[in-house]
Amino acid sequence: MKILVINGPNINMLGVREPDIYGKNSFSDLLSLLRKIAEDENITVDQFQSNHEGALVDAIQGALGTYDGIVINPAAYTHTSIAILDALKAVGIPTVEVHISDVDNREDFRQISYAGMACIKTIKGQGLDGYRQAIRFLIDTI
Ligand code: CA2
Repeated sequence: MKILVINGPNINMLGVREPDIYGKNSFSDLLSLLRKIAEDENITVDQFQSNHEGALVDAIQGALGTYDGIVINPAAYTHTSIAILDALKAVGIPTVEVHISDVDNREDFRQISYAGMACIKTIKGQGLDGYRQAIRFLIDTI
């Protein structure tokens, strides 16, 4: 099984500021966690992070024919990007949406998720463990 983990803008800044919202772990800790999950589950987990909407769309399109599942945290583009929603719909790859923070209990502008409309599950407010839960869900489901 091959899973692509996609992270959107500013996720590479994890641990630098706002630890009360996003936790103390750094982006490098997230990359280590993904490597550990791949090893434990005996699957391939690749990752892609970008601060650019079009690059995220390109990564989703590029997953077609290569990956069995996608885990995506589109970050701020969650709440704005119909392009990412359309790309997820276009490839039709089973996708789980992850949010590190509990977006349900944050600002009104975070209450809509366009990407989530194309996802089979959303995991929110679980910190970095949300990525492990998302990968586990894909393994159990697809
Ligand atoms: O909770 C999440 O995972 C989010 O997708 C994170 C996004 C935010 O825009 C979404 O509403 C929820 C933000 C990404 C990280 O932003 C940082 C801001 C300050 C310091 C470090 C990271």
